[in-house]
Amino acid sequence: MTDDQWFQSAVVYQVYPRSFQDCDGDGIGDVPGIVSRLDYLQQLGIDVLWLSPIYTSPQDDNGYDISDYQEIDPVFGTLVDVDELIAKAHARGIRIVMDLVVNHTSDEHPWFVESRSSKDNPKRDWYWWRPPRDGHEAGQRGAEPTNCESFFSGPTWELDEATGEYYLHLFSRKQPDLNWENPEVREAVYAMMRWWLDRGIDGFRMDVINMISKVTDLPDGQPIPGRAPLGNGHPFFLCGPRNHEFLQEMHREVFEGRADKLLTVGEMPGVTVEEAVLFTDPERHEVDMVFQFEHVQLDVREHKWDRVDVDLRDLKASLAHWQNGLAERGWNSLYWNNHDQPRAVSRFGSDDPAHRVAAAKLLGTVLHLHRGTPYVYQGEELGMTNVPFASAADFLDIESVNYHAAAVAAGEDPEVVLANLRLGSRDNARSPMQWDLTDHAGFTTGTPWAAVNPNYTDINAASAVADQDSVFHHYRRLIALRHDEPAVVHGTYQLLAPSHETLYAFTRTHEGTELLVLANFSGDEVAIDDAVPDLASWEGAPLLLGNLSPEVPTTAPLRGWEARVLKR
Ligand code: ISL
Repeated sequence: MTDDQWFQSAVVYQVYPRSFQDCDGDGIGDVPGIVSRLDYLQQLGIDVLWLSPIYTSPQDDNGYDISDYQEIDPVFGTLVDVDELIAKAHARGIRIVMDLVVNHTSDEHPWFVESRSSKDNPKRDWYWWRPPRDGHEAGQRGAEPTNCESFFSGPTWELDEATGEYYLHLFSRKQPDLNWENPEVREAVYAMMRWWLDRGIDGFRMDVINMISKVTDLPDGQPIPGRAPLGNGHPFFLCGPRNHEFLQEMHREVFEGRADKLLTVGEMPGVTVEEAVLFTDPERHEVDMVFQFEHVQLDVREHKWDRVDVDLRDLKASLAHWQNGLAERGWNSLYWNNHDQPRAVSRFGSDDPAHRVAAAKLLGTVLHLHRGTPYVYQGEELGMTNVPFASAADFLDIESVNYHAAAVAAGEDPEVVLANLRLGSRDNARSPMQWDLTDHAGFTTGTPWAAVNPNYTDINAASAVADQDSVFHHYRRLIALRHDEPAVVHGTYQLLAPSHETLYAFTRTHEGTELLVLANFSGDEVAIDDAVPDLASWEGAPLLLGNLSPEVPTTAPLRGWEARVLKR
């Protein structure tokens, strides 16, 4: 891709509003809280702020279940607060991207309330309604129209007693799937999107946007080992037959004429590189980039809750596959963290206090030196870690709560289930932002909705901002480097030493500039001579960025968790 688009040199910061900053003392973060932290974000240097959903919602899935797309939930504030946020962010040169959750609504959305009211309601067809399976009576065991398993445990179908039919929900039963086959649904969504853009926002992060097109006869899935008769419906609802068509239509109806100024990123679980090339090819007018999941599933086996350690060789192979796959056409998004993923420093690095700071900086360095648009999730710039959950009762997320109930009911060992939750729960990412040393880490003056990680006494923004050697300042330098160094933005990527077990090494080359990135993913020293074919030729090349002091010769072996970026 040769086009110079603004988002190619931009860095996005994700705010999970519920856990970012509370201003009114109710223990839940809010929009005025975000406004109050704009100076901090400006100091970090980010270009774009993506907000997880703040719309009116019963909060069954923390706002990913929306009952009014054009109102703000009172726990987060008002539309006036949002207008103020947009204006004040823009005044600082920061763009605002909103979450767009239109694969499903809340079951309390007026559209669904109408749809469920009777079989002949005009909005009946706005959702996926099906009679019980042939030969079964509604409510009977096995009467669900198909065997598919939802992302949040159990079947994808819920019986509506009043009409005797089932509705489809890929996520919780309070998140019925919209039927995108119906053109009225699409037009209603597009109108809502235009309304937000007219209000001044700068784009959308599109939730599970590769699930909007389904194989319309919704077949049974292959039974899942260990959880049969539940079956795997992914082939019928990931990147379905009309996915590209719908996104192109959305582009025409919503973005045409203003696309150049906006950022669109489609969240796409299960998307392949081949599909992503199509989704992000600028000439196809679909989305600017996608969130793919390959690298955050390398430590997951059959089941999200069955985890193994990540093998660095797999991680390198996966990232290189995406770097090369989207090199000519398309564009990558780059992330380690978001509100659904355990904390990266605990997962891919080390949260041992002896290594945490170096490991967090190393992960940032590796990610930000790739080609694509980096995303920083709140607290990542501080090296925030997973949470030390004491018991199953500490988990709040619907995915975790449902998994725990289903696994224990199926007779699994509660200690194993608890261990799985500690590693994999989304609650790890959702503990409140650690601002300072005051009560509740400065997140709220009330009672926080989720417990603050007790390590806030060591890990907090106030200490990090005051310390030039902190993870925060390292991220600030990485962001500045992307703004200043074209090779970081445009350079071609080449992986070195793919089979090395602890060293991640690659080059980026652009118009006569070459960058060498070296990162030691272990606590032990690693020699680099074997990995870098012409290492001697890098002798004396300046260190653009490193994560350990004191500085040593640039071609010396890497110390534990050391990362270096050389330039020539
Ligand atoms: O989090 C996951 C695995 O633990 C994923 O299955 C996740 O649910 C999937 O990536 C979709 O995520 C998005 O849509 C969900 C919402 O719960 C997530 O927070 C959101 O990021 C439903 O809207």
